[in-house]
Amino acid sequence: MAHATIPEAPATEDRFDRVATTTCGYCGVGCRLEARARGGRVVSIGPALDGPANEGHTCLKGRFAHGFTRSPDRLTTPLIRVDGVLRPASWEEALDLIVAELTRIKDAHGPDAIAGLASSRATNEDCYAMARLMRAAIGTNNIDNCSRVCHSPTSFALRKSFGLSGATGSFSDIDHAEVALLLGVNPTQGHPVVGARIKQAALRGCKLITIDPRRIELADYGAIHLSPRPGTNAAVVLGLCHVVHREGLLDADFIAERTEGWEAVEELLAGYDPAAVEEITGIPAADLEAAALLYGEAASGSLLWGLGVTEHKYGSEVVQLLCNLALMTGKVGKPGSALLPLRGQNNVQGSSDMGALPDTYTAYRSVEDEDVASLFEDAWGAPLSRTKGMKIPEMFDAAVAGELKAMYIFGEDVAQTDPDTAHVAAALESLEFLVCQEIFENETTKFADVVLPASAFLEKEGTFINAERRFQIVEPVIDPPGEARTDFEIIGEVARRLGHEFGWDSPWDALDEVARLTPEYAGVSRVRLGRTGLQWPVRPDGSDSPTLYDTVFDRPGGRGHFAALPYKAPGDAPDEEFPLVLVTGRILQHYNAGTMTRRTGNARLVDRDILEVHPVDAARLWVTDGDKVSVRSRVGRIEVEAKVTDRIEPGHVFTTFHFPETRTNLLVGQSSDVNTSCPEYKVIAVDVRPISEQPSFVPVLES
Ligand SMILES: Nc1nc2c(c(=O)[nH]1)N[C@H]1C(S)=C(S)[C@@H](COP(=O)(O)OP(=O)(O)OC[C@H]3O[C@@H](n4cnc5c(=O)[nH]c(N)nc54)[C@H](O)[C@@H]3O)O[C@H]1N2
Ligand SMILES: Nc1nc2c(c(=O)[nH]1)N[C@H]1C(S)=C(S)[C@@H](COP(=O)(O)OP(=O)(O)OC[C@H]3O[C@@H](n4cnc5c(=O)[nH]c(N)nc54)[C@H](O)[C@@H]3O)O[C@H]1N2
Ligand code: SF4
Ligand SMILES: [Mo]
Repeated sequence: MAHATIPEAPATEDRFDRVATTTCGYCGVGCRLEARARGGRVVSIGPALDGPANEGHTCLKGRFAHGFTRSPDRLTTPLIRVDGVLRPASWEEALDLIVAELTRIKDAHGPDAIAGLASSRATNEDCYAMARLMRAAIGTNNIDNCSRVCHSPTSFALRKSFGLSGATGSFSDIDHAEVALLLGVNPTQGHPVVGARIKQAALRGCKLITIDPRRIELADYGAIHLSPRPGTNAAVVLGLCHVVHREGLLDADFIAERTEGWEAVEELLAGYDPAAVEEITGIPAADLEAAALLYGEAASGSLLWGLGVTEHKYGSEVVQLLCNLALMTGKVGKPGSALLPLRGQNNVQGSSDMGALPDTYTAYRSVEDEDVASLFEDAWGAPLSRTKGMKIPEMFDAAVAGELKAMYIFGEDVAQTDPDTAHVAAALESLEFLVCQEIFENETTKFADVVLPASAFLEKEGTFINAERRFQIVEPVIDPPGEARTDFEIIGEVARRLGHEFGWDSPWDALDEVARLTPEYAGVSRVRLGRTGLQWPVRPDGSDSPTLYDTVFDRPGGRGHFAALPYKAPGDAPDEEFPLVLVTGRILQHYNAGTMTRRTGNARLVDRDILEVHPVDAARLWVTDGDKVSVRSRVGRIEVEAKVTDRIEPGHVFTTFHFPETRTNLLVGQSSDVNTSCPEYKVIAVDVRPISEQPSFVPVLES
């Protein structure tokens, strides 16, 4: 029988009027995407098959969550506050007002009365421009980015222990690791494509050790899961090191030839036998022993961590302890033995690498270093301050104290996502002038005097740097909506009107300038990045560095540094009044402030924040699935729906911060990492009560 021939698919150019290979703008995995548009709308996104981080995969955000770009809520004109209400204005009016107010405040109170935030969602070139605007056009080092509330402890610790602020290897090290130890990171939700890669590695025989107070999905694929009390990571890692040492699983040659400071750590470890660690962490001694043996005996092992490590009072110290574990076993700088902090936002690595920080220029060079400061002074033709600027929490304190008068917040929803919402709101209220540069109105724009409409990642060009230090190209597939402009254009225009010309025609000129002024990125250029990107350091000839420290560490003398740091109790501890520990974090379907994912089909999958409660606590509290509960901490109170689940340990509760109506961060206090001021989002003592008048279910208590 003759079969009808299947008609050929129409050619790509007939189906789409614009296609672009770009990089995902959600998380730090940095999946390469093929985006296709028709009639000014994105119609499909798929994986770029040669993307090195994603190897043909994406998650549901990268692939499907693009509908926000043409949401009717997008900002399409500048807004100016008149009589308390934000009203549409022309670009001329908005820019004139910004320049007049910033100039007035600078003349009256000096440049340090002004501060800016760069967006870790935006490109390197946007962030570099923002840092240059604050330093050269305003004259202050008051510039910071979202890394402050995320992985600043990782950056601090890696620089102390090894020298450079970045993962020591690549995601491909997971494929070569005999063991992967995951401390306080939940990749199947936060970094799903890496999560899938870890699952595949586990199915092929890589042994996973997961350490998390919640039974995360990867625990089901692993060899050992440990559930520590939140805030006790230091004791866990010291315990692992104790057993590795006791069992003689050290790499003595590596310690002798490539490290310094081991003796003090050896002495310290004596106090952390598994029984002592069980007391602090609640982890059964035998389980800790088994995990230590698994890691210690393996020929290769990688360490992955996330916010369950960093967002704590001693977060940076725990990262230093993880570096100790790698150094004492020689598991660093080799294939399969990488330290891979899973950096969060698409470009949080890059915004920091580009010097959008109060104390450093590009590649973490100090603003106090005379040679570095004069290098930029010559390049920019403007006098530059040698004094460190304020970190984000210091900005808010200074605003409340009346010392900081104006802020320019670019792509960060601090009123929803920063800790202690009441304090943030008080700070924003206290400012004389607030500019927000955004793609949507959000909780922060409610305080703004001027809102500038900007462009999302599918509408701009430049580069991002992913969690494995890879510069990758970003290309537009649609134009910004209405009168919205690219972030790069807006920042350049504000600087120009303040009297400082960047002299760039496009983001690629800014990238060339970064390469010229920064030895670590010397060989980066648009052409060399090509389709698959380059991992810094990139030498002048364009060769890059997938693995760091294969021969020397990047510290004076070239040795890795052991830090002798004991366990200390977390800042906020449960007591009779606040008996439960609240851990906050994220879920797969929504992204941080949720401004984007809440405006996509993902909102139909999950439409609210919920509080996870263990069945034992739920019974004691008379709470059943779906009940509204009140959650009270030492600083605030919220209402949220409860979900009863045994993924969480008794005594702990968990919620997310994706929906502004929940206001989760009202509960978070001022406690933060001792070295970097990263907030302690992960340990909040709370009291939980049902608020329905009639409990829908009265548990039968067994006698
Ligand atoms: N879908 C989605 N993906 C995202 C984001 C998002 O909002 N949604 N956000 C992005 C951003 S900005 C970031 S930084 C990353 C974050 O990604 P992750 O670092 O994975 O962040 P979290 O899920 O907040 O926390 C990780 C885990 O730490 C655990 N934890 C809490 N306290 C402790 C502790 O004391 N000890 C240990 N061992 N574990 C603890 C929590 O239970 C949680 O499972 O995700 C990025 N990707
Ligand atoms: N309770 C609790 N709070 C947390 C955390 C937690 O675990 N628990 N995690 C913290 C962490 S790790 C992080 S990183 C922060 C994240 O906090 P934020 O940085 O505030 O959140 P995001 O949703 O990533 O994006 C910020 C804003 O950027 C805008 N935006 C996106 N792309 C662009 C762009 O290209 N241009 C411009 N101009 N704007 C853009 C979005 O609309 C959004 O309003 O939240 C922190 N808050
Ligand atoms: S894993 Fe991260 S980078 Fe990849 S598609 Fe998902 S959100 Fe985007
Ligand atoms: Mo983050």
